[in-house]
Amino acid sequence: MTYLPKPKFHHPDIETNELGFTHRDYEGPISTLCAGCGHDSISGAIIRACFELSIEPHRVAKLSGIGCSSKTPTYFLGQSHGFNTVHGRMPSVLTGANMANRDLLYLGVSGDGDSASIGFGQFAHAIRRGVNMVYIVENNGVYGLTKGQFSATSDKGSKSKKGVANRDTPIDLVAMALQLGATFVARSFSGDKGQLVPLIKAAIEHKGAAFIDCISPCVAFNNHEGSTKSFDYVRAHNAALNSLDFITGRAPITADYAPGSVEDVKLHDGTTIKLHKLAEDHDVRDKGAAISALHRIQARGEIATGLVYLDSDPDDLHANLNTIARPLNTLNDADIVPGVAALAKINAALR
Ligand SMILES: Cc1ncc(C[n+]2csc(CCOP(=O)(O)OP(=O)(O)O)c2C)c(N)n1
Ligand code: SF4
Ligand SMILES: [Mg+2]
Repeated sequence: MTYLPKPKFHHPDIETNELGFTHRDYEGPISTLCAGCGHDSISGAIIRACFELSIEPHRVAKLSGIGCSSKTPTYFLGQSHGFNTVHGRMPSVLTGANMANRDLLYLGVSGDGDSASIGFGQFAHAIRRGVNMVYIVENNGVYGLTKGQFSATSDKGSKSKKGVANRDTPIDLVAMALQLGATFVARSFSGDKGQLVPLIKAAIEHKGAAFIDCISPCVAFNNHEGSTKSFDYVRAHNAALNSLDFITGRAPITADYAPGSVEDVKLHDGTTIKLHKLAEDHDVRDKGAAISALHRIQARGEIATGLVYLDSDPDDLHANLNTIARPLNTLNDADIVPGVAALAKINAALR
């Protein structure tokens, strides 16, 4: 046996969602990652978000590249579609799948090595094309699977387990995603489920390219003193721009909010993000301000987390290409072979 399934029995009064599914219905087999790996907490947050949103598991396509992070889709949403691509190629496979069937919810899971090194071009083009997806990078600043080499997101001066300092300038994937036109951009921390779960829920409901850079410490190779991606370092330097509650159109709003402390951000489908501003001057709709906030907070030696930028009326690749609304596998012969007259018209337009 190459994996350990979880037992199916559960307490008769266990919590169920609107579809009657339990939390277990969104899980996968038992994780084989190192005990304490940040990536497992992100899997937990994805499971929680999908459970709370009552997503039908068969409506999700989860795709990944290669790395410990890219192994994680095995451990969540065991009843969903999955595609483990080759290293750095998740974005193009996801784009192709999305083009063929826009009815699924696309969840791309990748690592800092997978997306900021070998797959950097793929990351850039999927984001700039506005593919409707949730793209999560589980960012530990190392190549965990190949035993701890510095990755392209490792901070300058951050030390390896053997004490060697990284000399290269890091790639900030959040700044890149903003520059490339992502319409939902966030950063979070695997150790902060209270922030991460609503961010994932909001990203799922967002109909455009949603990117979440999630710092996810590697307990085996990058959780020591001197590392800027360790649990202790991130906890001590976390500068949250905001925290949020994600409210679907159906759910009653139960929490009490002090007047003026919360901003409602409506998404086009009627869902609402209740945004608690922690940095008073941060406007999530102002891209220029978002880029300056990133630089300002980084210059203080801190890490900006939360919802960094949101375009609440995004375009996506299908709208830009004016593609057919139906999944390609539902098209019949008449749709696919429009006939001689249609061909003559196309030829005439090219003369
Ligand atoms: C084409 C190719 N080159 C190199 C490798 C070796 N390799 C496997 S995973 C990996 C890096 C993974 O790092 P990251 O994406 O950060 O994932 P993590 O393990 O840290 O979660 C590398 C270089 C490979 N599998 N395929
Ligand atoms: S090597 Fe690092 S990234 Fe990989 S499973 Fe272990 S702790 Fe997680
Ligand atoms: Mg990594």
